[in-house]
Amino acid sequence: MNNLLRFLRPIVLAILAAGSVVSIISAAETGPPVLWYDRPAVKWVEALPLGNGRLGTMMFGGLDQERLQLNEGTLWAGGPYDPVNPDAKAALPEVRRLVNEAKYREAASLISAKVMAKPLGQMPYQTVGDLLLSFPDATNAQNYRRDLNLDTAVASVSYTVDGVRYTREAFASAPDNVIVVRLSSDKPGRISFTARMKTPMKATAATDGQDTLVLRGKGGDSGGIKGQIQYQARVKVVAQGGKTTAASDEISVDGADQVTLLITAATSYRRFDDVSGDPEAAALKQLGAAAKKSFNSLRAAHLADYQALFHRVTIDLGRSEAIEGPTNVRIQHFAEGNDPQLAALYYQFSRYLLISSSRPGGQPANLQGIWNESLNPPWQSKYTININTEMNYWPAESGNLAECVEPLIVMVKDLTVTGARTAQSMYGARGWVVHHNTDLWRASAPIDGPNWGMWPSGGAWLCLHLWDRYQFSGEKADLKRIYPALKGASEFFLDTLQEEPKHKWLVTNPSISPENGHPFGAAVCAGPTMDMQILRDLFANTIKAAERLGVDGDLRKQLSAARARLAPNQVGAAGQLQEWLEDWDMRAPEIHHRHVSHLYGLYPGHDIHRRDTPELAAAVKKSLEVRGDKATGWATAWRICLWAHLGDGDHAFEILKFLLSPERTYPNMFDAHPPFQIDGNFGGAAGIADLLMQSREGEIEVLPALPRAWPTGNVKGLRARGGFEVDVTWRDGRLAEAAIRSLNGGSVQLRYGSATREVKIAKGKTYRWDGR
Ligand code: FUC
Repeated sequence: MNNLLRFLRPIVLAILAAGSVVSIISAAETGPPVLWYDRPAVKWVEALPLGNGRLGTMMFGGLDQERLQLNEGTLWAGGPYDPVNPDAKAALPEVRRLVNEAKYREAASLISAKVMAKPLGQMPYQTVGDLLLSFPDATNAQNYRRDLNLDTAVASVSYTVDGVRYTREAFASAPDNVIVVRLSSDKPGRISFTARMKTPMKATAATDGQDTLVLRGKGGDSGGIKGQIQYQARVKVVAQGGKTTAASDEISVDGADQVTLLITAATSYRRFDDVSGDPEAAALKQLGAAAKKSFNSLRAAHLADYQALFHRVTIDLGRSEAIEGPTNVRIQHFAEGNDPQLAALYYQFSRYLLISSSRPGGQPANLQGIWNESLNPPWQSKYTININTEMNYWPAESGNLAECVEPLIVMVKDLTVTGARTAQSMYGARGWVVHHNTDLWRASAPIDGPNWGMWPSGGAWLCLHLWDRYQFSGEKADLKRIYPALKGASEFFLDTLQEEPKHKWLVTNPSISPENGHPFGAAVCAGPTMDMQILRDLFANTIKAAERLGVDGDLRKQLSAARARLAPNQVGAAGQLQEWLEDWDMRAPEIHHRHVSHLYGLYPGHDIHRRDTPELAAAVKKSLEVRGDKATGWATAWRICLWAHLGDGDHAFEILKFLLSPERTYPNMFDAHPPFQIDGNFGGAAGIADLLMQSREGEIEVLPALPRAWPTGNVKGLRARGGFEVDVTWRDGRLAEAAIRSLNGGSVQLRYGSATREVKIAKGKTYRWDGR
């Protein structure tokens, strides 16, 4: 029977994909969203990620040896530090004068000498180390399968040796704060292995009693900053049957029926200015509590917690038989255009990654989420806030994962403290400022060099996510909570904006258009378009927030006056949106540069909209054409989002084909900058969602840019601004039904193509619309 089904299934799927009866098929018939492979991971980017927002692991699924590479979100090098250059404040007037006189190289040299942070780099995110399980010889293993089920957030490995079926299951539980691994087989007494820990960190491995491995270590030194983080990882081996023995630094299990491993880690980090925590006490407490529960109750608590988030959104972009293949093979073939389920899987994988790497009480997702095997990963796996960190959160609100935004909001709150120090000592300004990067210590001074770091608008961009938190929830409590950060960010710019000599516009100076060099041998400039767009958003949102809270009348007036004087968006001679105050774009050394900073105004910003400002939208389109479709992972994802906001789903889909190709997607579906950088996963997911639904204050647009490649499908549970949940069903390329649920009760304009409808929806009620 099974064989008959296996044989019939691809045929049935092919008929369904061609016909129009797809909508009667339930999601269950294609099974849950799963990544799967027919061999163990060799490279790190083949291993499967698990995480609970605090602990992360990469599971390799080896036959002779299982490697679980472990992370803890607060294990970073260094300790509390303040990198502001004491000479910066005195040097800035001269820097500004040089910029105004177009002496950009000289300005950049002076910035290098006097303004950049000390140390020049920030601290790296580091690894805990590996848990290694060595198994008896399995050279004859058959029927190997390794997978990650996104519906349950459980990774599994199974294979048969000498007629015995072996299974490993692993998950990272947020409610119980442990990673749980179960080793089992279909015959009793067959589980034997030796467990030990290994790490490149300064650490020592030992055993504690008969059943526990302990790794005690500390975070590294970096850039002259002493490592101040202490950490501890613990693994408790709970065997049923067999014999468990401990040696000095390893534990062996012989002939058990089944074994559960409980893994945890903790550090001494409490806050960016406090490392007085006790990692041993924390690890013991977590493990002690988890050890009192059975595997089944740990698993049930994990499922309830995870699925409460994950199940909020479902997506079906169409079906094809391509789903039958292993995930790495599907990635190789995605560009052939016939695997809509892989795009849906990519979308849900991003939601999975955010749930796994960004949870209340933990750190925000960094450049690699929470997964890193190195002491000094690429770009230190920090928080790069001139695009990357923001992009990590692009799919969060519409993907109905507001809780996962919480760590970002808390980080911004920290930055209002460290950034106020930087604003005061570097600029003599009120408010707070962060340049293009930050780290666990919330460092906020400009780093790396003038062409990367001399950019004061990182904090202001992050404020857009705070504003969105309020926009999506529609709750006044959120507005109250975010207002101080918006106000402080605005005050910094009120104090530091400079009058530009030619038009008397107000501009940032010094700044850069991230990280693009202009034709005069530097990136340093005044008033790059992106800054102006970010500030128009920031000031508008601060004004609205103050109005709605009924506070700060004077500040509102100052902000509207300053906003009106910011340099405007300008269209250059080639019809492009100018990246700088002057029309330099076509002469810039890297015309295909990955960053498309000046297009922020279209997305994620709100300065440009294809219906409200069609001329500027046309200029954005021209700029995109000049820049080209192919770029690094995140930059490719940004281009998808931009084409979605231009309303061109087919162009976006062509770029999606590149993003989901082996050039930009590793076998484990991690985004390839290259190297691995998680922002592309999140940006790609935001792009997919934005093809299906876009919202702005007072408006929900359904199917704004549906690609022809997905003629029939549905998405359920997306969140829209104003406190709405949106289901969209479409057939043969047309809207069948949009169902809009109001969470707070409210009015909104619905739009589909040129059709619009004003609706008022009572709290908890759903309005259904067929787009006519
Ligand atoms: C920015 C980008 C790079 C990279 C780094 C982490 O500097 O320009 O491409 O993504 O962040």
